Amino acid sequence: MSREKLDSTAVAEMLATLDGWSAAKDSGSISRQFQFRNFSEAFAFMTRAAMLAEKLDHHPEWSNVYKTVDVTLSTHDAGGLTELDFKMAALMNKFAR
Ligand code: H2B
Repeated sequence: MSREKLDSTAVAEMLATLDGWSAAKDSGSISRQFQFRNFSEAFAFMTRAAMLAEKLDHHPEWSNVYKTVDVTLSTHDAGGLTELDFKMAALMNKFAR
């Protein structure tokens, strides 16, 4: 999986395939808010995502309040978005279903 920075055109293309996420104005990160039925489901989602993060060596910026999880993804090493962020976003969407 490439850790090369994607330009804004590539970001727009990849975003079009991804439910619920939006890009920052500078195309430097993508964000999504996930809503669950309760805290237990929210935390189960975070646990799965945390294990994925370790496996990919790619870690989300996120916060949790009760049943809401706010996630922002970017690749710090590349100074922007890479394919890895989109892979992670797609898998997070799958975990949240
Ligand atoms: N996570 C994210 N989101 N971006 C990175 O650039 C990054 C990371 N780099 N997790 C990894 C860890 C790097 O620091 C280690 C050394 O591989």
